[in-house]
Amino acid sequence: MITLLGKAASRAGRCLWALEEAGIEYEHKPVDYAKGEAKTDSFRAINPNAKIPALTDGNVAMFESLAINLYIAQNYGKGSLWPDDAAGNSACQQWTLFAATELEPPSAARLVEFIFKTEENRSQEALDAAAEKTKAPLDALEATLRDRDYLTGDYFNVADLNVACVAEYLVRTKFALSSWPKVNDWITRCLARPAFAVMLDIKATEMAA
Ligand SMILES: N[C@@H](CCC(=O)N[C@@H](CS)C(=O)NCC(=O)O)C(=O)O
Repeated sequence: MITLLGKAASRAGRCLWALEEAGIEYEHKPVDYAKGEAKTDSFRAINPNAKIPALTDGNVAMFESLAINLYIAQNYGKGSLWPDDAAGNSACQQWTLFAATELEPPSAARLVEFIFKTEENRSQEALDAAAEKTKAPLDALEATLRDRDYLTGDYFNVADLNVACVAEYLVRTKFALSSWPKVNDWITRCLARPAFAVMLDIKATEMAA
């Protein structure tokens, strides 16, 4: 059985979303990096980079949240999260790398200002720099979504999930998406999915404990 390691209030939340979308049984261990639980020898045996999330599944042990989501999609979401055709598959890989390299750096920089700093300590310069770097990837998404509801066509798959879980940082930090109406509609559709709501419930339960 799949075991996902990492508390939901971290990038592990992305993988919980993917597992819930896949609708499979899994075990969740809410490893907390803030308590040093990702620096143990047993955790490093799974992720030598000592960060959450990580995943095990039989003889598979892997890390990197977006790669984990590709694994879940390819192995447990064929025909839904993972398209059946080569064009769809390559698009999922492309959008995943886009999420990691183009959208995540400025979006995460913004999130850090919002969740780890008080309003008085927030750097407007850092927020502005992040906003500027977010524009080009948002333009690319807007152009793609001009003639379709989802990134690879007419249905939600791991391409959407992997980009949406990063774009969600923009929503969380109240980034104005009014100049990108198609992106705004798409992210609203993605975040309205029942599997996303389940992940939020898991996160809320963990945070209340
Ligand atoms: N690129 C990695 C980033 C993983 C990452 O930075 N995880 C954070 C929690 S969201 C962490 O474990 N931080 C602990 C640390 O930096 O020591 C991924 O997407 O999985």
